[in-house]
Amino acid sequence: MEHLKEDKKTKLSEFPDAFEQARIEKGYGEIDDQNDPVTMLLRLKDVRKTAHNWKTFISGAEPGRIVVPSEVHIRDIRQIPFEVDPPEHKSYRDLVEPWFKRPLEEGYQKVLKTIIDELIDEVLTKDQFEVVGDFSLKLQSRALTTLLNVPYKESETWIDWGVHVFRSEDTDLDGGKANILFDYLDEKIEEASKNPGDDLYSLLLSAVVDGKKMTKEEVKGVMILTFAGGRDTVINAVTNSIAYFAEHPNSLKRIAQEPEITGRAVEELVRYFAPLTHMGRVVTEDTQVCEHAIKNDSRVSLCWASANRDSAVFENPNEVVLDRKVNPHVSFGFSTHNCLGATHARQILKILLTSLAEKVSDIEIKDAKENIEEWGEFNRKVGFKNITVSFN
Ligand code: EMZ
Repeated sequence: MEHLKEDKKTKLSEFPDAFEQARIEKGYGEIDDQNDPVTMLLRLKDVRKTAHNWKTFISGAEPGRIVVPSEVHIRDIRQIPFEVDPPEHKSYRDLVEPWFKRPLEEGYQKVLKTIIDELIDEVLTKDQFEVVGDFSLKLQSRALTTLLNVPYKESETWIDWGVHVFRSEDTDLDGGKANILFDYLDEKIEEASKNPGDDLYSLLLSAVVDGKKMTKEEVKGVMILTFAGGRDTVINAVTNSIAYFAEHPNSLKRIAQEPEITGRAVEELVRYFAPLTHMGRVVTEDTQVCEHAIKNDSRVSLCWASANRDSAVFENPNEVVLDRKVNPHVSFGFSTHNCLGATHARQILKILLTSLAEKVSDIEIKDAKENIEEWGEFNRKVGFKNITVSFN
């Protein structure tokens, strides 16, 4: 990898801010997505205000339409609570919230620690390994068995699906691939309804929301979100963190010496990487953002990645300040629809940092291919297609 050694100027763990100019000059950007244009909101203040205004900027549009790229052509099942607006949203959210807060329990964290330690020990025996497929995807899938409370062995199936359940190598929207997940969920929902256990499927199948028993379709909607929403995002966060520590070995040493900063380090890495670039909303009336007219029934997106680099809010936004004190980032969204899986994701990252600091003294990058998303005029690095490293 000669070019890596020569080109010290741009580090692989650097994630440039693709939106700076547009954010400063206009505050928004316009992109096309499958002939259904999207106005991207780029400033933190506007992103928060818009996320908060669920009446004018709804999530409960046609299923798949608030996702960018839109998934309307590959699914018609509504993801819950993600694609439901208040007041119904609250009833669903209240139902699932305690379950998704379980990562705060000590026993849960112990299980995660074992999963992560075993994985690190596994790759430590290899000369080198590819992080995305051989580390992050495995970690995400194995940890998901804890979140769902299902047998560990299920993770083998999920690992075989690859990084994204709706996207593949050649296409951003792969209907065939989505159907693998949908069929799998139908089967698991049937199994749990015949033979209830103490897993998430069973909890949902027995749940009553607003006086009505949840339907299998609704259960599937929650499960799709659980599988799809926390997959490539967690994989990016884990992979990018490893790239960062490869190029900043002192930061890993610092975490070993000052474990009390681990929580802040996680927030800062998540701010800097913004594993999910943006999320959309559909507008319910003619309105305006940044003096820009937005028509009823058109789409906007809340660009978390841009908002996180807004110099009106963050000092030195393009630097990773490991123990950044004030960090109102929006990587987990904001307001009503803030990330349901955030507690789980944060624990994964905290334990990952702790275990890396305990077990790994040196990470060397051997080869890497960046994953650049193309949004009209904006090219945004979100992670790596692959990155081969060695742990010592
Ligand atoms: C949706 C989304 C949720 C979408 C928080 O993000 O994640 C995307 O990866 C999925 O494709 O369907 O779940």
